[in-house]
Amino acid sequence: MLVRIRRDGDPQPSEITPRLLHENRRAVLKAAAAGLAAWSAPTIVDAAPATVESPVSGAARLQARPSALSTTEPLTPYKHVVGYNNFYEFGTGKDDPAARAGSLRLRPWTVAIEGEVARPRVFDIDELLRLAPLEERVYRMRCVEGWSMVIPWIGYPFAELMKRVEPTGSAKYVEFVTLADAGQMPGLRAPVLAWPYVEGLRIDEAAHALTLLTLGLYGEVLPKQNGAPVRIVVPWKYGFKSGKSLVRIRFVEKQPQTSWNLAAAHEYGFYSNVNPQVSHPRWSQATERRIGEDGFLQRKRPTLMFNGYADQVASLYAGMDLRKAF
Ligand SMILES: Nc1nc2c(c(=O)[nH]1)N[C@H]1C(S)=C(S)[C@@H](COP(=O)(O)O)O[C@H]1N2
Ligand SMILES: [Mo]
Repeated sequence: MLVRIRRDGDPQPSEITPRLLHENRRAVLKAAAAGLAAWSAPTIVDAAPATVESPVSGAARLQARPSALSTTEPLTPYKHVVGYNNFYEFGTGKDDPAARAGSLRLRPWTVAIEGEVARPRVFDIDELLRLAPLEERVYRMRCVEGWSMVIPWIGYPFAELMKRVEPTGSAKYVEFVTLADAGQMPGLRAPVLAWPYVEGLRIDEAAHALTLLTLGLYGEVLPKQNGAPVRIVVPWKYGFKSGKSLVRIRFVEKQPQTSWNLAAAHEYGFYSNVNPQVSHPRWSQATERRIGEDGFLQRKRPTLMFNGYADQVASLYAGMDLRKAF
């Protein structure tokens, strides 16, 4: 079995979750910073004694193998990852999703794969959890509002799902559609966006090894405010490209209309690659504030081209004018 899901709170001595691994890593980093120990990447084996506390939330945990595609930057503390969110279906305040997403019902949950595929299919969420080996991917995430986080996601490449549905030659783009149920999502009453929340990628972006079909974070299933039970994560693009709580994924021939582009086309382009040289009309994209690094002496960080993933993704945009295709 590649995936183990436990619904009770007690860790077994044999269970070493990625979250515990992080606790350990943070301790190592702290010690290193204090000059007490040299940095060495902890392995699963030496990660955690059996007595370490289980995750604070008591949510079902996921086992995932570490990925070489993870950044080694310090993680944004869990409390910020689950407490400072954009999920407009639950309100536009940063603490609205944590306060209000409790009404989201996670079972039954299906994700329909439609359009230009040889094998259209409706996946049950519990099938999706077992479709491919789960990996932990620690990604830098950059919101267009000027803040960033480092989040240990759990999932597998979206390409794994693509293999199973076999996109046809006409599939040039992928449209990601979020649940829109006013009974569960109080934010739908406000006409801030055209619901459902729709985002899209070009098919080669969707198939890229960094594009993660995401089912968890910090060693546990996705919290509701982060897009439970399944979302997409595209780390070289602004956060709004990473749609939450997906119910439908369509392979299409034409570039999809996306909610943010429909709301303000001059502010939110289809590509929305992180790019410090192209400013949003209201926010400079040259620098960012890393959530959790608050305080008087906090230095603004320079924002990196493609959010620091240029080595992996720049070739996707060869020959394109990224000022026009912003
Ligand atoms: N369905 C849906 N997905 C969404 C959003 C949203 O409002 N609705 N907000 C986006 C934005 S702007 C950001 S920055 C990220 C935030 O993800 P996080 O809360 O897990 O950090 O989710 C994105 N996905
Ligand atoms: Mo965002």
